[in-house]
Amino acid sequence: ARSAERPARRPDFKKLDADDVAYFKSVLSSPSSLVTTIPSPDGSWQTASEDDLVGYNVDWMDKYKGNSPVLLKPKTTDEVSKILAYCYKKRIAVVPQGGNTGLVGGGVPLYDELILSTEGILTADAGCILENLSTFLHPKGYMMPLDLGAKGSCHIGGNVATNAGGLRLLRYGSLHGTVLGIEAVLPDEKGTVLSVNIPGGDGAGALRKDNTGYDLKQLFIGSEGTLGVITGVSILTPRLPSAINVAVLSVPDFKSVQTVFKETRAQLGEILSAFEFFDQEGLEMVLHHTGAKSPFETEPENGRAFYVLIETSGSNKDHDDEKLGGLLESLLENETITDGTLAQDETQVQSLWSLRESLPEAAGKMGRVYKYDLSMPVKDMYSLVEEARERFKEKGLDKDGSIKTTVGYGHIGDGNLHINIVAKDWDEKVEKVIEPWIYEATSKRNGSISAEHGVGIMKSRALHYSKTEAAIGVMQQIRRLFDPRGILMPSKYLPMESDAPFEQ
Ligand code: FAD
Ligand code: 2HG
Ligand code: ZN
Repeated sequence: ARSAERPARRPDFKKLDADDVAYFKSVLSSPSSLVTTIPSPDGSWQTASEDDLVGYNVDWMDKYKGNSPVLLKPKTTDEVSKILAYCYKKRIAVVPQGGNTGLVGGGVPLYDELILSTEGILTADAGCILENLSTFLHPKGYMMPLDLGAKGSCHIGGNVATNAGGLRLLRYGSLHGTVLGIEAVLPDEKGTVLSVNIPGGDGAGALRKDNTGYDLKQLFIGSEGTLGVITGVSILTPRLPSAINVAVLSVPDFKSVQTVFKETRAQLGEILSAFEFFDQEGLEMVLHHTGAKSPFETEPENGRAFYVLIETSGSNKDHDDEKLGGLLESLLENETITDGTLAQDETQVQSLWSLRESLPEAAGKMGRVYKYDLSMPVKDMYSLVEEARERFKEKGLDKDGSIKTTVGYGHIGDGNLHINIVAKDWDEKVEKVIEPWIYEATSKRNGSISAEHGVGIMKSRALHYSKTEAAIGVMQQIRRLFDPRGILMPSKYLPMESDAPFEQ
C-alpha cells in the first residue's frame, strides 16, 4: 500500500544476512530477543515465518507495510548500544519501534530495515506499556501525566519519541514539560549511551531544575526515532486526584462548543482536566460500532448536534461538584447546551470516556481511515471539516461510495482537530482529493499539519506547510550530528537532503 509516497530504498544500505544475525545473536542475552526469517546455516537459531513478523512490519491502521526479515527485542541498554554500533559500522538501516500504535507510519519499515523493538527492554524502562505504568502508580497515589486511547499497547519510549499529547495535556502539559530526563543510545561508532538527568546515570539525576548547558533531552522528545533509541525516561508524576467528574453535553452547533469551552475555563479554572469534542458523525459511528447506548434522552433537533466531554480532577469532591453543577446549570439556563449526562460512578466515568476514546477504533472498523491531526485556532476548526465534506461531494466521492463518512473530533482544550476520513479502500484517487488540499487549508488557517501524531513517513514531504526552509535546514544538520550515516528512520521525518552526502 501507499506506493505513491514511498521514496526509494537507499542503495548503500546493507542487506541483512546470516552473518549479521549471528552477530546479533551473540550480543543478545535471551534467545527470545531475536526473531528472523533468515535461515541459520548451522541451526544455531530458529527461523521464523513471515507471519511471526507481520505484526511488526504493518502499522496499526494497516496502511504502511514493510518487509523486514529481522526483529530484535534487546533487554538492556548495553545490548541496544552494541546493536547500533554494529549497524553504524555495517550501514544497516534501523527502525526503532515501541508498541506500534503510531498513526503516521513511522514505526514500521519501508523496506527491509532492521526493527529494533523496545518490547524486551527490562532493565531500562522505555518498553513499559503506558497503562502498566499508570496501574503501578495508582496505589501509591500518583498518575502518569499523559493518557491516550492507545494506552494498553503504546510504550513510554514511543510516547516520548512521538511527543504524544493525548487526553489530559490541557491539565498536565506536554511531555516537553513533564519529562525530566532521558537515556538514549546513539547510532554512532560506539553506540554511545547518552544519559541526561536520569537517576543512577552519569551526571545530575532526575532533578526538577537543571540549567547546565543545552537541554539535550528536549531534542529527543518528538524526534520519532531519528536521533537515537530511547531506552530510559524519567518523568514527573502528578498526584492522583481524589475527585473526578465527567460530563458529556450536547450542543446545537460548533459555535456553542466554543462558548461552552470559554465558560468552562472561566468557571472551572484549576479543576478542569479535559475538554474534548466530537460531532454527530462521530457519535453515530461509535454507537454503531461499539454497541453502546446513547447517553442522551432526546434526539437532536434537525438530527445534528455537537458533543463535548468535560472532565474535572480535584482534591475536594463537594467543591468540584458545586463548581461543575453551577456551570451546567448556567449553560442549561441560557440554552447553550441542550442535553447532558453527568457520570454518577466510576463505571459511568469509564463509559462516557469510552464514547470519545473509541472513535479511532470505530473508524477503523468502518473502513480505511485517512487521518489528519491538525492544530489551529479553535474558531477555525470545524469550517475545515465542512469544507472537506463539500469538496468530497463536489468530486462525487460520497456518491460513488469511495468515502463513507468524514468525522471531526479532538482536543478542543489544545486547539487540536482530528479529521478521520473513512474510505471504502486505500485509493490514490481519494488521497489526491484530500492532499495537498487539506495541508493548504490548514496553512490558510495558520495551523500545523501535525498537532500530536508527528510526521513519520506520512508527512515528511509536507513539512514545509508548517516549518520554514531555514528551520528544516537546521533540523537536518542536527539529525546528521546524531546520525552521521543516516541509518535511523531512512526517508522519514524530514525531507532528506539529497545533495549533502552521508559520512563515508
Ligand atoms: P510506535 O508506534 O512503535 O513508534 C512511533 C514512533 O516512535 C516511530 O517513529 C518509532 O520509530 C519511534 N519510537 C518508538 N519507540 C522508540 C524509542 N524507544 N526510541 C526512539 N524512537 C522510538 N497520539 C497522541 O499524541 N495523542 C492521542 O490521544 C493518541 N491516541 C491514540 C489512540 C489510538 C487508538 C492509537 C492507535 C494511537 C494514538 N496516538 C495518539 C498515536 C501515538 O503516537 C501513539 O499511540 C504513541 O505515542 C506511540 O507509541 P508506540 O510505543 O506505539 O510507538
Ligand atoms: C485521539 O485523540 C487520537 O483519539 C487518535 O489522537 C486520533 O485516530 C485519530 O485520528
Ligand atoms: Zn488525539
